[in-house]
Amino acid sequence: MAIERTFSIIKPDATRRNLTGKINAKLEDAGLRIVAQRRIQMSQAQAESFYGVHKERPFFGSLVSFMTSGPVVVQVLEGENAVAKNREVMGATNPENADAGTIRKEFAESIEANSVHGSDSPENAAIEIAYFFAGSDIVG
Ligand code: IDP
Ligand code: MG
Repeated sequence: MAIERTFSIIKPDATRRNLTGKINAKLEDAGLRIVAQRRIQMSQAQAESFYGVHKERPFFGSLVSFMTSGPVVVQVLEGENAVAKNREVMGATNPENADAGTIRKEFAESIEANSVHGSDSPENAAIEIAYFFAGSDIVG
């Protein structure tokens, strides 16, 4: 299995509750390596563009305002099968449906304020990583 990279965000509901370290521990315990990380305040334009694929969905406006409501931690994770592995550690979008032990089951507040983002494919991972990081920011 080839080493892969994925893009992750620790969302404002989690940074607000000081959960960055606990979430990072779950990522690292799953064998994912945090090879780049930065804490930022997302602008409205950044959030709208990042979530552009959802712009016709009824929750789009609320999602953008949530994602800009406080700091987020953007990350690049590296490991075997990193995209799928991160999705597994994250748990289902709706925390009510997430498996025990997953980040969303343990920490999410709601289907919207669900603590983490993770890329859904290697192709989208590459696009999302390039949106926030230069190649020289990533040290594997
Ligand atoms: P994912 O984060 O598990 O990949 P997506 O369907 O890509 O889920 O949705 C992106 C984000 O939009 C979710 O993580 C969540 O924050 C928000 N979201 C998704 N569905 C809903 C909803 O039905 N109501 C409110 N927010 C939602
Ligand atoms: Mg998604």
